Amino acid sequence: MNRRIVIAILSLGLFTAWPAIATPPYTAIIIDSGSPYFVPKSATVSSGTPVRWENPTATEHTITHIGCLEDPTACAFDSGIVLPNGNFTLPGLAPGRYPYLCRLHPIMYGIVTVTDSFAPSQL
Ligand SMILES: [Cu+2]
Repeated sequence: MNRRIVIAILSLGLFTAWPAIATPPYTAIIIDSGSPYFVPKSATVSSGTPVRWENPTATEHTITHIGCLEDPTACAFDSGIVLPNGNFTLPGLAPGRYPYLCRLHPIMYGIVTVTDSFAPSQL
């Protein structure tokens, strides 16, 4: 086979494989201007799976764990301002329930439930 063709095929393989390597799987939550504001409002992920909020709205928002409002030591995550067309990604969280809201619009709230990778019934 012609060496150029072989190189072209190998290059094509590298380019098609690249996005899969560069982008780890994550669970996406889309911010919406109307109710329920976070889609899905209740998301369940297994521990180790990143969660990514995407903001396609024309407004700034935050993704703030409820614990941050009560006690800084109980704050699991706080995005700060997420700009329009911006996003906020959390690496994998420990198992638990994480209610959150938008500091700027507290009517916007949701919950992420992180399950253990191994359910007790499987042990
Ligand atoms: Cu908001």
